[in-house]
Amino acid sequence: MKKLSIGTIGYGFMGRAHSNAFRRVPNFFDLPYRPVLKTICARNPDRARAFAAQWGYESVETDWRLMVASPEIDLIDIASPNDTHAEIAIAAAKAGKMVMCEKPLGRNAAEGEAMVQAVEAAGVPNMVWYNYRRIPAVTLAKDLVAEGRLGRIFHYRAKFLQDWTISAELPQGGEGLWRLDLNVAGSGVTGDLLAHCIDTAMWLNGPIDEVSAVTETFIKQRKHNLTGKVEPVGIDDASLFLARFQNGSLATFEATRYARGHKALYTFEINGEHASIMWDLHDLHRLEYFDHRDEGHLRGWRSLHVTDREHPYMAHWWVPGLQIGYEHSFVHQAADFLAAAAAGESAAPTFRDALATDDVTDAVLASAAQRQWVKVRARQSRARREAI
Ligand code: SOE
Repeated sequence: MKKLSIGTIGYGFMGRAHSNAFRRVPNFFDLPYRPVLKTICARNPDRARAFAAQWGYESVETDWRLMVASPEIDLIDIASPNDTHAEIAIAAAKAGKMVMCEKPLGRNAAEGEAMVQAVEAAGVPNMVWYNYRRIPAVTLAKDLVAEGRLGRIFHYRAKFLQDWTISAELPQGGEGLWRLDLNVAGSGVTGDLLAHCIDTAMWLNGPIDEVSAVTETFIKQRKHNLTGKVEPVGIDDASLFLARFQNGSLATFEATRYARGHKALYTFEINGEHASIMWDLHDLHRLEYFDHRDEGHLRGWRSLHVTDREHPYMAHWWVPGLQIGYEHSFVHQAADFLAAAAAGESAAPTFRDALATDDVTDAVLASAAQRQWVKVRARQSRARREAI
């Protein structure tokens, strides 16, 4: 088995999620590559050393440019805040490294486009960590749609609800709170939460043609952790939009950090001519399925417990009936990437796939600003992969 040396940038929530995935994956998947946690890169050397000791990284670096230039590193994994994604990914691709990047790809589609150009010009395997695709129940939803079981799709409905920024006392900016700082994040819930909903939606139901959105910033100013001053808040706290898909179906999307009581309620529903599907992150191992073609006296919503060996990814885990969770979606993503990379290929969602999501989030923000329907930018879908 070949070794694949990984240099990870960022030791926050996503640095942990990615590191955990690379550590777990060889225990449960037979892969052509064995991931080696080579270097963790972060600005604070003490904390980077503590992270390296806890997660088993061999070395520590405080300058990502040195890590990108190192001949010892094969894959750069970007788990740092959004404003760092483009510069690091482009430099990594130019250095011939494989690149994995946390979502969203860029702070906007212009950054995303430059990142796509860099990885495609260099021909390096790439992938963006839209992890929810790889929850087995969500992958099963993809299979059911691809098998044509739903028939013509009429409706897609998605929401991602949280409540962690309701307090006006919460500052913006700095570690842990950069998601509230427009310059760092690029947008608020549109790029952070709706991006997940859009990625899943386009994977399941195809491209989005046009959107009509409304956004709101409920708390207009907050203390900034880096300047110590009260500053205007530039991000969208809530973002809702209507959409028309290329296949003619209609959709509603909603994301907010002001839904008191909801911590991470990501749900989607698809209604087709023959059948419907519902999924809920709080019950992530279940897929609700209704098929109108069932015999009348038995017709009703089925709650599929997606834990059997024939369900996506589940043969790699325990015995049928035993559940897995959130972190396993990252393990699956690492497994799919390592398998593709060994063949010199990217895994979905590639940078180009994720650029399509950036195009939609750009259109959502433009529509909200202009108070009108906005067409999503249409691009050539070079090397777009539909399969996992
Ligand atoms: C925000 O709270 C957040 O952590 C997002 O940044 C993640 O992408 C999402 O999966 C969970 O919520």
